[in-house]
Amino acid sequence: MDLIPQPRRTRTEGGTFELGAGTRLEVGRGAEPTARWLRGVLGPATGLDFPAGAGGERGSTVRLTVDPALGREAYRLTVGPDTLRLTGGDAAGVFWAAQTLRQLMDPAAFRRAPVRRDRTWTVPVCDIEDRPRFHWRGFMLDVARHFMPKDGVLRHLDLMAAHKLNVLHLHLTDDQGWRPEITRYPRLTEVGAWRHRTKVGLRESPLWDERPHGGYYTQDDLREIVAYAEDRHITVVPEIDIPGHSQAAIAAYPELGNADVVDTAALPVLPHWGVNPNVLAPAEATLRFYENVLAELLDIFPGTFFHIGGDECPKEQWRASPAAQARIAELGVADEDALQSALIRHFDRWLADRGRRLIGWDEILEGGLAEGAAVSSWQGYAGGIAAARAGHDVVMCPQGQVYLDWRQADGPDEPVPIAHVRTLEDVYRFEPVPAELTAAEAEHVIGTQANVWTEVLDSPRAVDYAVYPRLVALAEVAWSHLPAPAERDWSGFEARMRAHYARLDALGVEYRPPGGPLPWQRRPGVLGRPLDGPPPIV
Ligand code: TNX
Repeated sequence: MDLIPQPRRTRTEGGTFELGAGTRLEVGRGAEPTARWLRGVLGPATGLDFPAGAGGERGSTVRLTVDPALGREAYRLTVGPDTLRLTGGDAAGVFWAAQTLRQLMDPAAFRRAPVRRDRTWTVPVCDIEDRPRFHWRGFMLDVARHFMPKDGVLRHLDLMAAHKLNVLHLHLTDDQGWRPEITRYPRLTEVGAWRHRTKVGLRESPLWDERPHGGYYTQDDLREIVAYAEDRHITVVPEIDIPGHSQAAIAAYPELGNADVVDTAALPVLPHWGVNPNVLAPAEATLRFYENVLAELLDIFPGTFFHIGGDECPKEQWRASPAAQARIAELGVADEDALQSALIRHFDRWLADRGRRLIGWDEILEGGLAEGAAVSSWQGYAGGIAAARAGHDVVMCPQGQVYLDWRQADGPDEPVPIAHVRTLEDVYRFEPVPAELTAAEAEHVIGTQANVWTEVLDSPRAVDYAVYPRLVALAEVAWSHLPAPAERDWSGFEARMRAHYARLDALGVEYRPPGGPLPWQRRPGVLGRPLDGPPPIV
């Protein structure tokens, strides 16, 4: 059946169920949204209407119901010759069952219009029981370095849903761009959403794209993204990165920066990449500003978690700034690390008072982690292990395993020769729960996600290439109950992938083909130097 992610238990019995003009949808309470979604995708793909009601004499029935006994996000899919049952433990479970149903059909079920109108649609008679390993199965998309227009984000939500991923972490702000409209501070997008030019490639690359780049989401765009995600049982976790990675905000409002040590009024939205010394001033006024920013966003993003970044905040300016030093004295904290920690704690309490939870990159552990805060462990496993041992929830996303901007092969043909090679198989053998943790500590690993940073991914096509197919492997790691990495059935996965590529093709995903990039996907000579290994290709 070539299902991805691999369900927990599948049984096939021979024979088929046929979907035809007479096929009806019988919808139980709580399953209505999935019925709407199914009609919305299978209708256009097949040309069938799926009228409501029980199947008549000659028609088959697809029955959607909720049975809480199955548990959160779990489902059972039972296909007989005349009746196809999708039963979810909750509304999400019904939805994941519908995703499996779509994979049980011909890959043409993933198209938006029928290629042939005279064909029949069948589903193998089978019985599937399934439930996820983790409830946080995520994908982080960096829309700050290169803007992804709203339609592209909606498309990624569809692709995530097809792989049973349920958390979209949107990296909304960085040195190179501010993407969410904030009505109280219009310059954040009037100024902060645009840069005059862009470094092509990393670090030593001498190349620049001299065209302006940018874009932003209006608050209604963001509401639409959230609603679209919700319809797909995906939670959107917004990230506003503080106190580092904030130069776009400083370019818009220079008073946010350390104006006593640098001429912050002269700072542009950053046109190049890397860890940047121009960080936020640790002042009361900065806290108020960001509280106001967050307040507008809490209204738009209803999820429990709010990501406040916290990564890569160099402390030189705080060391040099009399104002920052005065702040350290005033708060009675030991040093600059403790000052960052105090800042994070402030927002932890602020969010907790509003019924939310803070999540940040693992640097928020430095100088003591605020109670209740959760950690995205990106610098390897160590941060996640320390956090879990201290009783904090962790989302495992170590860069060496699941950074999808890292190159997929060696050699001159790879369009983004950055960092180290991470293949589809490497991602498939990624284990989110480190062996060092006790069973109780491991409970704190609430899930995993893959992250895609877009410094060198300057178009939705380039993002597709980096993300797919590797995100498919991550989805299986996050959903399926796989054995230890060494025992994973890689060749079985590869075999299922062969069928899955046909689905991705039907969806229009421009993944990296297993045989290497297509001619248009190769961009040798324009991108940056790998962190180690071969010399620069510039
Ligand atoms: C580190 S991962 C960063 C990002 C970069 C990425 C490049 C993290 C929390 N910070 O700002 O885009 O490396 O791979």
